[in-house]
Amino acid sequence: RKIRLVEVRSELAAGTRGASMGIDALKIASIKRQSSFFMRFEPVSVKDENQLLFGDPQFPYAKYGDGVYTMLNRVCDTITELRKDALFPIVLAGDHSTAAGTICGIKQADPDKRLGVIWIDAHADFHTPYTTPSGNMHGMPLAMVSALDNEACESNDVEEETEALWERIKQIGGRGPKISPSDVVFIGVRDTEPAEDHLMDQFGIRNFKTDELRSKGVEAIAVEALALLKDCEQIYISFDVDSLDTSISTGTGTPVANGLSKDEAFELNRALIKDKRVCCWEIVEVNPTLDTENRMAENAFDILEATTDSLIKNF
Ligand code: DIR
Ligand code: MN
Ligand code: MN
Ligand code: MN
Repeated sequence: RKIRLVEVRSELAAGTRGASMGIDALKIASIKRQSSFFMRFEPVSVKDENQLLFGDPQFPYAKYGDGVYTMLNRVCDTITELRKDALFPIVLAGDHSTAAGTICGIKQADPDKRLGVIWIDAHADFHTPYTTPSGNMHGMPLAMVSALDNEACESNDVEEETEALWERIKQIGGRGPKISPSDVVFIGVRDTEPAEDHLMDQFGIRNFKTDELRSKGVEAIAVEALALLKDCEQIYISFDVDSLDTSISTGTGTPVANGLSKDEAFELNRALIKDKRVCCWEIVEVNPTLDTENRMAENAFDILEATTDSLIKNF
């Protein structure tokens, strides 16, 4: 297996500005660490649509929705090509919405393989335009790829144009759902809204919180998480840096207390990526404009490098 770095500098779907600079902050961090990481891998860059941020957010319950749709398609196409060439994408992205494009691409390249997801995040990212509290689409990627409507807990008065946009998003990378919500495993999720809690109950989605991780140990949690996905032939891991505790997640848009320590995240990702079914790993939401001394990116870079090393060792 060969690795390709994929750079997605989009921040359209975050509520705070600056996440598109996360990739460059990771590169700056690698220089400080005197690491050859960014010399070792050939990057593929996905063109962004961040110029749209100078204009109107368009839809209140799907902000910059047309731009997000464009980004998802570009990411999907890029990942589809890489996966068809049996390459392992390590995706460095800004806001988390584009992870939906990543998943669509993985699925489009191997439509017959059941795809499981390990989502390491403070948030469940299972909102739709019907339930979103913010309209920020980085809270929606898992609902996009599950082709959810959330009609049961519909609350927002969604405009027709947003409804049509949501329908188009669900078709990216092929018709219908790319994953089943029951094939999602959460780690570190601790800031959800009622609509997301309802979904997690409905689909029996397992969430390993910080306390459980600490009492059972990271290795045990990794084994358990992978075992929950025993029927999946491929696994995608998404690492939102706000899964980390606020003591280190200084440079991310939506920090939440009681998160993972750096060591825990380090060991967790290293352990998970050893599973041969893992076909893609992604890190998102580093925002250096909110940081001092680029601390978030330095911590995130250490995790990125260690995870990649673990992947290579186990190829
Ligand atoms: C919240 C926050 N659930 C929302 N979501 C975040 O606005 O949808 N996701 N920050 O990463
Ligand atoms: Mn997220
Ligand atoms: Mn998050
Ligand atoms: Mn919240």
